[in-house]
Amino acid sequence: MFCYQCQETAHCTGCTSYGVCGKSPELARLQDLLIYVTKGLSQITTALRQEKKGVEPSVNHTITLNLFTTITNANFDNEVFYTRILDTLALKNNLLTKLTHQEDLSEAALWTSSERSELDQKSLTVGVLATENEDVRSLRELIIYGIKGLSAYMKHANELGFDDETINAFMQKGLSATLDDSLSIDELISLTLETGKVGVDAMALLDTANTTTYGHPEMTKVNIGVGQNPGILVSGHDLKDLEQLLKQTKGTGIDVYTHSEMLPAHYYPAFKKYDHFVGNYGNAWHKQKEEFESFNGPILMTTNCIVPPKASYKDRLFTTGAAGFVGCTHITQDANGHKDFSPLIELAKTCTAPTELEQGSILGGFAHNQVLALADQVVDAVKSGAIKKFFVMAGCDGRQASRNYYTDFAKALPKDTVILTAGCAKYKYNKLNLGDINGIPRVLDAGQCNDSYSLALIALKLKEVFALSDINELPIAFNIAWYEQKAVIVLLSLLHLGIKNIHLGPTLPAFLSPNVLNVLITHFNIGGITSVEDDLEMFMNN
Ligand code: FSO
Ligand code: SF4
Repeated sequence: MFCYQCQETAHCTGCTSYGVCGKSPELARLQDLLIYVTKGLSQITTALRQEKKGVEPSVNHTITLNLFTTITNANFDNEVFYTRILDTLALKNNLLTKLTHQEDLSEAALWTSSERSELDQKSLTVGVLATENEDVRSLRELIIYGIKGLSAYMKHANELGFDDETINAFMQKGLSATLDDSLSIDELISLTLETGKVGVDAMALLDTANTTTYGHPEMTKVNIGVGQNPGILVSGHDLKDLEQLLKQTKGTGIDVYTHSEMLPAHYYPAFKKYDHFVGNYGNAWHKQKEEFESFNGPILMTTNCIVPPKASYKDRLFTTGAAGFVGCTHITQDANGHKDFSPLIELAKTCTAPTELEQGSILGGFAHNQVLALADQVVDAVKSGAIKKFFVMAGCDGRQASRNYYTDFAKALPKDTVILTAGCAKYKYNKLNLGDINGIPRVLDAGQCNDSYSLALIALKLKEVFALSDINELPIAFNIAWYEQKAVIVLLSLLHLGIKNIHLGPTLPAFLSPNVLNVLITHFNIGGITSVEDDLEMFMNN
């Protein structure tokens, strides 16, 4: 196997014998094959669009789901991958019959089989290392990981009835381009930047989907203690799943808690009407082994960030959507989009209440609408010098000890600075009680990783208010933590918006070859992190 798509990749170079995330070599090669056939399918759909033949939304959704299923920590069930590969091949063969010009199609578009043994054989030959040139490989993977991140955001928007043919067409064009040996490095670089542009579009679409359906996030205190009733814990990012679960648990005596990236659900007006939606339990994804054990009740993983479960709670772990783990019950969706969560509810009734981890509350809900409502206050604070600088510290948390840098960095920041955050990175400092500046909290949490879009909107608004010609003239520094592929699309989106001097940690992506990294340094002045002291000095003096 060879996989280097996430920040925790072995030795910062690549997982070659087993994934640090728990991905086995078999699972890795099946994911490689699923990506390969999905690229082939995308080449066909791209050609069909060129022939003005149109592509059904269901085909777009197959591609989106295939990509999402291969995101780090999303799905650990080999059988799911065999099924998705065979379904994709069948779909591909069907669409091929509609395509007039097939002469330029690649092997990925034309290859097919229905024999598992042939799938197994093929899967060994189509991985990342099949691209020999290290710079081409680096750019291809950068584009693919960005598009994987996009797929997650599209899937959530789709669940709420929002879609966009232009974004789907781009995703497929981008995947198809990674099969094209004739593209130059420059062409691949411009495709990378275009991926960032579409990333902004997809985050905007999801923002519209979320806010239209559930209202605008608002300043909210979220309880981090526990109640007396048994609970169901919901993790991941899918708000629609949470909504269905809240409806089905109403009046059952079961409480519902959020975990990790689901915390921002509390900020939406639509979820506040549920009295049994009581709080957030625990921290970011990587602490789940301890926290799921002490939760005592069923846990629903709606998206990625599954850590292979311990036997002590495996029978309480349920998956849905793109998530999956062999041996855990998977909740499926019927043709009307309905999911039946009664297995979790029945199990919860037999469980004890969660064991208390902590008490108190955390404050969040500072997505664009809420921050813009405070705009006058914020602008006054900047003008008076009460706020000297904003630090965008969005992104991900992870298990490496080196990430304590972010807690130390947040603690060391001068008192006249404000942290803008989104994603699970916030758990490194959202319980530190960093205080406020004239009533403006020093940690403003916009929401999930996709709500980084809000942070971009806030920056653009400040640029307008201060009548600046360049967003980089704002007193905003970017010290971003990353883990998986959604952070890649967030990064590419920020680059598309023209943001420079982004620092990325705890380590730079292994999939950036020295030459590709050089391009990012030359054009965007991207950097890594060093020590809290040195970085603070560098950021405050820039
Ligand atoms: Fe991932 Fe990061 Fe949003 Fe976390 S980008 S790791 S659990 O912030 O979640 O999807
Ligand atoms: Fe390794 Fe990350 Fe790939 Fe898992 S997703 S195999 S940890 S690089």
